[in-house]
Amino acid sequence: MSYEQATRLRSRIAGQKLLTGVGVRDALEAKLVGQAGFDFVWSSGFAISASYGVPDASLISMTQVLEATRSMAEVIDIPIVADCDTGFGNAINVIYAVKKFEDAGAAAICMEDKRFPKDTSLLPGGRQELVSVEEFSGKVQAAVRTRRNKDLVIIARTEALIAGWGQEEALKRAHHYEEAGADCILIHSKSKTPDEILEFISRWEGKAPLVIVPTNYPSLTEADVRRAGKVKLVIYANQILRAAIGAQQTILAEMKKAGGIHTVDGAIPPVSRVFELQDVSGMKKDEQKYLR
Ligand code: SPV
Ligand code: MG
Repeated sequence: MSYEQATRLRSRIAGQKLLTGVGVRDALEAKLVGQAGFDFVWSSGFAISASYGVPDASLISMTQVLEATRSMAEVIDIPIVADCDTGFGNAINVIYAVKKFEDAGAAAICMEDKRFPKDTSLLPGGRQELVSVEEFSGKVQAAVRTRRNKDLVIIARTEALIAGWGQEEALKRAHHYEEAGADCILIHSKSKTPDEILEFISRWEGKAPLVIVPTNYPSLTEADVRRAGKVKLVIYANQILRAAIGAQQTILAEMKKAGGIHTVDGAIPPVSRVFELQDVSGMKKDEQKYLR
């Protein structure tokens, strides 16, 4: 197993550029993200859960998320930040998950300080229960000490703002997780304006770079993030999932209304585009070389 993507991601995090990544549910979407020029893929628990038509509430198993992540790693050449939710249980589950996700080709592993089973972060009125700082620090340490490649990036995510526990608690937790060995801190917010996240950023005095997910405060641009500093990764977690839902609903409605596919055919990518994404030309070259 090659761990080169972890090394690549780590060195890019140490560089000057703000890295942007996009949340995906499968390998096809991961390819599109790479082709569009983004820096990394976020293997999104929310999107993968949605692909099964179920809530993002620890319902799908670690193996389902792992296999989705592995299938992405097999076909893309940008790093994957694997959303490992709570680590799928306690610190013992974390040890198992880190080995599995690292071997599947993840360049980074992100874990959040919610209680397993979790509820999704942006759900109004969602059940946002956090584990103790001590318990989560143990999980971070377990992840750090389990990685085989020291370059595997461990991202500790605090949900203190999501749970409504305030800035002091979020900052305290972030400092503890950095002390436990986390390489980056993901600070999540469901506030509809960027003020909450900007306050956290300005008050953060740790060395670990920050990671943000601006779904609920989309007015925050990359230029704003660069100005604020300290943030190295921005995750656009579910925009292409939502775009796909919208596009598919529109086409479905039109096919139903038109009584056929004659009105939609020119409006959608041709089948040849799917061949491209499947790398059929690579297969054809192999056929020429090896089929006798
Ligand atoms: C995900 O995409 O799975 C995330 C981001 O963790 S959020 O859904 O906002 O929690
Ligand atoms: Mg998630």
